[in-house]
Amino acid sequence: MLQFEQTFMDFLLEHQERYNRTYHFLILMNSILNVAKRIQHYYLTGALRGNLGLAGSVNVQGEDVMKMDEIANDLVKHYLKRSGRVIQAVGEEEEEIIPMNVEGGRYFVYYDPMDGSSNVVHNLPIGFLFGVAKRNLEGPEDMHLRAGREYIASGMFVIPTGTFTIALREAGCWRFHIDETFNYVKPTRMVLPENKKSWELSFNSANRSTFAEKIQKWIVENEQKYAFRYMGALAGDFHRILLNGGLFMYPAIVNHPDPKKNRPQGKLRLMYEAAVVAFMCREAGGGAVDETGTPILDIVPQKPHQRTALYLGSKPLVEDISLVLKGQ
Ligand code: FDP
Repeated sequence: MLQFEQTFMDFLLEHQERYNRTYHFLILMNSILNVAKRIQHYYLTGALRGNLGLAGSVNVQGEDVMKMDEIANDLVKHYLKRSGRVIQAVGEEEEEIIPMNVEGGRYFVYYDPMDGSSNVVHNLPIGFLFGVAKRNLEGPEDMHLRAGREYIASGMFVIPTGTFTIALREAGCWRFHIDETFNYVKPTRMVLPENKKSWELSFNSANRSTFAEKIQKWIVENEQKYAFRYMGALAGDFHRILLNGGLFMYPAIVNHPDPKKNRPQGKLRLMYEAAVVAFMCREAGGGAVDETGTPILDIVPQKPHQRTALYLGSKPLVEDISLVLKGQ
């Protein structure tokens, strides 16, 4: 028996029709899918072509090779521009805001083309993350610095595993899998499990002595209760949390023996990392806060590449650690 799975594009088309929405977002998503499929392709063949950035690697013709992060970034810029729907983009690899269709565009896109860089040389999972906010159609444009609660969608491709998870505002968080025709198919709604049995903790344990004392204490009190997993790529680690539940954290670094290495603002980027996963987590029934216990989605960025600490995952754990962060 042939199996016909619903594709992401069918799913989105139905969604847009059901909510009486325009097709502009479909056109944008078509471009984002074009990017993801190509990053997937280059990443799968990266070791053979020498694109993974291994020292001394050359391609079969002995030519200079492009590194994966440059390839991925060029792909995003090309396809976003081509969609005609993007006003401006903010990307991890680009210092400046990238102007696109400033007059006629409808969306702002925040993206990290290749998140989890330490995995690249190993060809292990990395993420292509994106968040989308909409032009202010009712009044004067208030530019690209949008809080996550204003996003209309956010998503992540975990490459090269072939999984794609997207959250649509007030319409849930959905996971798709790539099929043999390079379509993402078979939507599954992601809801963080209430049963604590599968919950996991995920953080860079090598950093723990550099966290605030109250966070170190919370870890000691809680770590025996859950499994511990850390992949070192936010998309991969959050992918697990979405299915299994638990808490991912990248706390502020405040007690480093070399004070120059402290990161009181946190490490992860607000607009294209933390807010992207926080938006997905909210749609899956979870939460996310920063080092002060403020919801990530409420933070209005002051600059495009702003950093933040991140505590993300199942609501009871995020609420529990928020009390600690707020000193209550
Ligand atoms: P990376 O710097 O390796 O690109 O974007 C930041 C990020 O990856 C996240 O994907 C990941 O969760 C975290 O940093 C890993 O940082 P550590 O190596 O400090 O654990």
